[in-house]
Amino acid sequence: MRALVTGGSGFIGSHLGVRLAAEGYAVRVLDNLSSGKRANLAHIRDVDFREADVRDAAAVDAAVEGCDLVFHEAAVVSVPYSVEHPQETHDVNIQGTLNVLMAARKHRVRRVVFASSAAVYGEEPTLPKHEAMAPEPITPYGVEKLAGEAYLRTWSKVYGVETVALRYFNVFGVRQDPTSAYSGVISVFADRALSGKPITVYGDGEQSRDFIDVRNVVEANWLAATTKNVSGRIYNVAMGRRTTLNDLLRMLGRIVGRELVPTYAAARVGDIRDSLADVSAARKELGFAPTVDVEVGLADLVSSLRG
Ligand code: UD2
Repeated sequence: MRALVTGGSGFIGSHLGVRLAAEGYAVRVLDNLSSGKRANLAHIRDVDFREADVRDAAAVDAAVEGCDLVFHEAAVVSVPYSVEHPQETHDVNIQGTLNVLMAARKHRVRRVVFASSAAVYGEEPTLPKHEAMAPEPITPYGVEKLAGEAYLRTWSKVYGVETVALRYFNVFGVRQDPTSAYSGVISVFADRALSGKPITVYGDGEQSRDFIDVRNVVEANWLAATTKNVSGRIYNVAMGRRTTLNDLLRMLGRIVGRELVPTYAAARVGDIRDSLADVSAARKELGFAPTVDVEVGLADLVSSLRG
């Protein structure tokens, strides 16, 4: 059995690759190393690495050939970048997904699992977010993930390719890059808490997110790939619990053993106030029961950063 992970040298993709290898799959990775790192591949046993871009249909076709499962994690993952470069992110995030699906149909892949995002919900303030709500993306990135979901559903209905889309909320964990301007807040705060560099909170810190450790996200992917009778479905992947940034700093402070006093700055333009998922569909239909809670995930992240 062989599985392809596009974006497999990235943060989430590399964790997924490790799990698939442990489940007995031969793991192939397609990644252009634009944000992923070669070092992340070292964690995946006997990985077959193809350095290529998802916009390259021929390279995607060759990578998909011979695979039973495809996990499509490759994307430009920055929302602000998509606002600045909508044509480029369209090409990667929509055309790239179409390339993966066309190859999956041609090579009779058993199932395609797609990394979608809470960004498809957009500004709609109702909480918690559940999958039956009308998506109202407000950024190119959100539009692109929604288009990917629609393509997946269509491939399952029209061509009989089994597909599942997972709407990730705020994923954090080991190997998430803290250095980019677009890094997830937990990777930034953990890095700064340990190095003693100043921490900036944009806004009053009472905004909240549904943070989820990457190991739970890997489990959701595994269930999405292996559960029967869920083709064409879309699921939120989160804890169903929200944590404010101020709470996060208190938790981190306990873990590193000193109080963390941030600087408060103006809220980011376009920042949403609160985010929370209803995860009952994934629980009911996939049997998704996350085992790593936020505080444990944070403690593990800190100890891995300490080395
Ligand atoms: C998340 C996703 C994004 C998209 C979006 C949809 C991540 C990394 N990003 O963006 O891809 O799906 O949700 O809504 O999961 N913050 C600070 N200080 C810092 C960095 C961030 O206060 O140094 C704040 C930031 O202003 C925001 C919160 O922390 O209020 C979370 O920021 P983020 O960039 O981790 O994630 P988010 O929710 O904006």
